[in-house]
Amino acid sequence: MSAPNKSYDPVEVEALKPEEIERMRDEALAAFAAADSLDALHEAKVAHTGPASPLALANREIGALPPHAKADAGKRVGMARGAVNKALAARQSELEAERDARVLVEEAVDVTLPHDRVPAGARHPLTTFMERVADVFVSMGYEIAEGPEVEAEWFNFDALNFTPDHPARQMQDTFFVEGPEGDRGESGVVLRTHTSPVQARSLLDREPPVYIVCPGRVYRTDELDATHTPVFHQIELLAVDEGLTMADLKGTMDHMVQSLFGADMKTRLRPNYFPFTEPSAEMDMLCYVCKGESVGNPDRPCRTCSSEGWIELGGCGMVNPRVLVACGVDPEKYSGFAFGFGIERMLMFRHNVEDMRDMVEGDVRFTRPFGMEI
Ligand code: FA5
Repeated sequence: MSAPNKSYDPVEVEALKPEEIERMRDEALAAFAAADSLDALHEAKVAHTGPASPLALANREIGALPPHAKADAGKRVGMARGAVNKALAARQSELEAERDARVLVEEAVDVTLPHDRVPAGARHPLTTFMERVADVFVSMGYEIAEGPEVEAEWFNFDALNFTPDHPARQMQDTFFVEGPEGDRGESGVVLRTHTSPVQARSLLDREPPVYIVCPGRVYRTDELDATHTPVFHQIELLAVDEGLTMADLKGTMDHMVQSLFGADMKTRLRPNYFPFTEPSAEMDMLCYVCKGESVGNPDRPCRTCSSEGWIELGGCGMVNPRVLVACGVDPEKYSGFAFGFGIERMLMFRHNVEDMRDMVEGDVRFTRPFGMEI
């Protein structure tokens, strides 16, 4: 930039002479018009509007002019730069429109051409079935909740009232990622053995009333055989509100089995024990194939329920007040029910799958008959 000068006239500064500014403007306009691609236009833009362009340098000279000369020079340079920017924007739109039109032609796909058959993929029946079950509860107003598969031992066991010496905590039942003696102090880290830790997480996250359903993968050190797999899926249900009773639990489960297996289905409860529910129960549903008619009837045996009339669904009960207290919920005001069951087992009896290994081996001969739901 020239040094400040109190006396000279802008027309004496070479870069600010009117004809010089016109030349710079015309060169810029010609360069934009000559640019035949967006890349070429970008180069012309840098050369004619960038910080080192002739017009930008001329603009800087204005700062050195005496005050009375600044307005006139500023107006000339400003008008030239305005014209240049306008021409640049117009050429940019032209070139973009040309490019879009070209891409549409070049990348056109003729969907009528004959093609080779390509095997189409579909989601695994376990996934689609699990979503269908979750949807039953979502349609009743339940919210889907999730929790981590690598879980703190505290959430998987302690918060759910498992005593420190409970057999489920043993290495032979649970995959430990980090033992209790690890860096985190008293709580270890496990692959969650059930979806019930999401009960505790949800209660700590939300204020009652809480209505959540949690579908997810769980892990146990079970051997892979016809009825067990070390990695399987569960669906957990938790409702905590004022005045909930076992009748609400039973009504909810009846609704679920009727939605999935037919309007004449029902459930029954058998006493059981879980540390995190009190009272606890095992829930069975009426066998949807024989509807109980195979019981004591050797002429009509039923493969689905082994002629027992009932099929075991999973565990359930009223949320133990100790769990409510551990999660900061007042058991004097609120009560809740919970329910958890295995998706693989349910898919087995719903579709007469005899061996659970078929579900995990990834053979399309198993999945194909379930259709192509995605
Ligand atoms: C539980 O896991 C409890 N969390 C259920 C519960 C939730 C009770 C809420 C009360 C309130 P259990 O260990 O029984 O319970 O497992 C539940 C279901 O998981 C079983 O009924 C069975 O269907 C399934 N299951 C268990 N082990 C396996 C396995 N190795 N492979 C496939 N499914 C399994």
